[in-house]
Amino acid sequence: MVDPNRLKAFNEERLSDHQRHWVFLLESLTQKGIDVDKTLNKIADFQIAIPSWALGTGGTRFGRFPQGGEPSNLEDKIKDIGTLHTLNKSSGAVSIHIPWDIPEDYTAIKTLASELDIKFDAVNSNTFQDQPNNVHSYKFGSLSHIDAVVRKEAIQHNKEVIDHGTQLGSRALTVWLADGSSFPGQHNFRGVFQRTLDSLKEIYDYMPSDWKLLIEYKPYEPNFYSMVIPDWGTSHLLASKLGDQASTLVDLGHHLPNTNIEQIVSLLMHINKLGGFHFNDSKYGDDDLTVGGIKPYQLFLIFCELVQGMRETSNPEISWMIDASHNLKDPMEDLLQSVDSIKIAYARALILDYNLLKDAQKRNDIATCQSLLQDAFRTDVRPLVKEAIYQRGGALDALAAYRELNIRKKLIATRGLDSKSTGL
Ligand SMILES: [Mn+2]
Repeated sequence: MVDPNRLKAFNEERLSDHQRHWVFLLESLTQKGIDVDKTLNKIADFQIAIPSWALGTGGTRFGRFPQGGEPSNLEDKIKDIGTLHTLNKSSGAVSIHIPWDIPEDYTAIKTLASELDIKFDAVNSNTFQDQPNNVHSYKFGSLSHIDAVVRKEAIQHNKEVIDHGTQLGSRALTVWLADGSSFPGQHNFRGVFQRTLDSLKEIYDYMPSDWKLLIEYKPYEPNFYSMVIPDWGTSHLLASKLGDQASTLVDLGHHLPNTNIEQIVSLLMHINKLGGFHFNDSKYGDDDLTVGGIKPYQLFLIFCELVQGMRETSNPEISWMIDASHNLKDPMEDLLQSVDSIKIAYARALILDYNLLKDAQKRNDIATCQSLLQDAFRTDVRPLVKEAIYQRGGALDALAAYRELNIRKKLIATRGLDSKSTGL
C-alpha cells in the first residue's frame, strides 16, 4: 500500500520545515541536560499493539456506517497494521481476538506478520457473546456462571485461545468478562467471585510458563448493577491469588468519572502487577474515542507514572495496546492519531526531570511540582516524536501521508465498498 519512493518524496517535501522546528527543540532539550539520543531511541522503540477489531468501522446499537475497504480476514488486518507501521514505525504488534481472527494457516500468517515486522501481543478470548458453535449460552455469565457446564465451556474456550496464541508466538491472554448482574439479588457476590477465581485458576494452570494472564476490569456495562470484576482492586485480588504470571490490565475507558488512573498505574507498578494497557479516551464512560482526544493532560500524568515505574520498579514488561472503536472516522486515520497521541504523551513524560520533581516534593514546594509537570506538558515535543519516527524510516506526518498516498481509496479498490470486518 505504501510506495517507498512516494513516501520518500513526501518526506523530502517536509524535511526543511521539520528541521527548522527540530533544531530549535534540540537546543532547548540539550540545554536542560536531556540525553537526546537516548530519548529518541526510547520514543522510537515504543511499540503499540493494534487490536484486530479496531481496523473496521465500529458502531453503536443504533447503527454502523462503514466506509469501505475493510479487512475481512486476519491476513488483511495484518496487512493494514503493516501499512500503519510503515508510516509511523510505532505499530509493530497486533492483538487478536478469538473467534473473530482464527487463522486458517498459522505459518502463512506468521510469515506475513514477520515480513511486515509485526509481533503478536496478547490474544483475547470472548465469552461476552454466544458463538454459533456454542453448546451453552453466556447470557447469565461465563467463568462465573452458576452452572458448572457453562463454566467448563468458557474455560475450554480460553484454553483454545491460548493454543491459537501459542501457535502464533503470542505470550499473553487477556480476559475481559462481561459477567455481572443487572438487578440486586441476582448474584451472590461471594459465589460469583469464587467461581471466577476457580475458573481462572484452570486457565492459569493451562498457560505455558512464559505466558501472562491479563485480567481486565470494567465498572459497568453490559451489566448495570454489579460486574464480577468491576475495578482494579478485584482484578488485583484475582491476580494475586493466581500467582506471578497473572496481573492487571488497565483500560483507560474502564473507570468511573474522575477516577485517578495515574495513581492506580503507580501502585500496580509498585507491586509489579501492571501487566497490560488499553489506550483510548472517553468523556462519559467506555467511549473508546481517539487516545488523547478528550483528556490529554490525564494521559500525560499517566505516562509520568509509567516512566517513573519503568525506571524505579521491577514491574515486568507491559503489553501496550490500543482498544478503541471507530464509529465516525476512518479507523486507520484514528489509529494513526491515537498512536501519535501516545507517543507525544510519552515524549512529554520523558523530558520531565524527576530528580527536580523529587527535590520539590521533599521541600513540599507544590508550586514547583506543578510547574515542572506543566512545563513538560506544554513543551511542543512534536518535532522530537517526528524525528524519532523519521530516523526509523517512517513518515514525517503519518496522517497526511496516509491521505496523500490515497490508502483508503486503494483499499476500497482492492476489497470493495461493502467488505465487512469480522466481529463488528
Ligand atoms: Mn479493553
